[in-house]
Amino acid sequence: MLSAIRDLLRTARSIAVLTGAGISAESGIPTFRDAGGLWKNFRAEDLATPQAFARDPKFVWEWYDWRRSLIAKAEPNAGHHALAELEKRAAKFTLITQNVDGLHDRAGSTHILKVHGDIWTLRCTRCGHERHDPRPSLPELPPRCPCGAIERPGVVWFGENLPPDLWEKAERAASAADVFLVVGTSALVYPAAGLVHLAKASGAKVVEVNPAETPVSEMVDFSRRAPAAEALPLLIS
Ligand code: BV8
Ligand code: ZN
Repeated sequence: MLSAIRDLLRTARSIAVLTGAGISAESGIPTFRDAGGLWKNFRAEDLATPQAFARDPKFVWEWYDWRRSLIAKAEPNAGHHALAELEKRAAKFTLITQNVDGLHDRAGSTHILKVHGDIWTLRCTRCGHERHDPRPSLPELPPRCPCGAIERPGVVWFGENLPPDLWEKAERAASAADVFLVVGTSALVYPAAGLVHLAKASGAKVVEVNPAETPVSEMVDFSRRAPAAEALPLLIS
């Protein structure tokens, strides 16, 4: 099985990868839906929404500030590094991530489509001005734009559309892939999870890396029931 996947990755003309929170789990960042994912007994679906932010921007910002502080202390793990290495070897490679933590960038990946945005970007709620702010604990919550209005995290919330240009590229990459890796995602959030179906329907061989079963597990060609930091380095060696 391992050698079959290695051969697939070695001979593939175009590889696309979809990652979720699970690939950052071994960097110490809690996932959304596993046991440690809850924050003060709130679920992501309750906090990552425009309604929650409109109701209490400071409270939602406390969640993001807590996550930014956690991520700032985290390091990319062997799973992130394996994908950065695979990108160097593959003829065509696209990394589509639902994660907003920036660990793929820090591991050296370059061709990344952050379809759910970036936790290090702040966007003004009034003038739309965007800026990158790497500080783990912002001095004031919510942060303020020079125009005076409050800023929001530059991420995609539930009920918000994904950035159209990135989404279009992600669909193109999934459709063109000979091999599609789906790593560390519960495959519950759409439209991102739909990329697995699109890749499969377009003729890709699909490989899932996840310690647990997911709704896409029965449709993939190969499954590695293992943590990403352990499985991915073995797949690219
Ligand atoms: C949209 C960014 C069109 C923010 C996130 C009703 C009303 C409105 C919308 C909907 C609705 N019903 C359905 C929808 C659509 C909705 C949706 O899919 N909801 C789900 C919950 C049913 N989607 C949307 O709203 C999207 N937009 O559809 O626009 C539209 C417009 C208007 C109205 C309707 C539709 C926007 C979705 C994006 C939301 N933003 N994050 C932030 O991060 O703060 S989603 C959030 O979930 C993260 O991005 C996360 O990445 C994503 C998916 O979760 P996972 O990454 O998979 O993480 P999870 O914890 O779930 O799973 C971890 C996995 O890792 C597990 O499988 C585990 O086994 C595995 N694992 C654990 N350890 C390891 C491991 N794997 C490998 N190694 C390990 N060591
Ligand atoms: Zn502004």
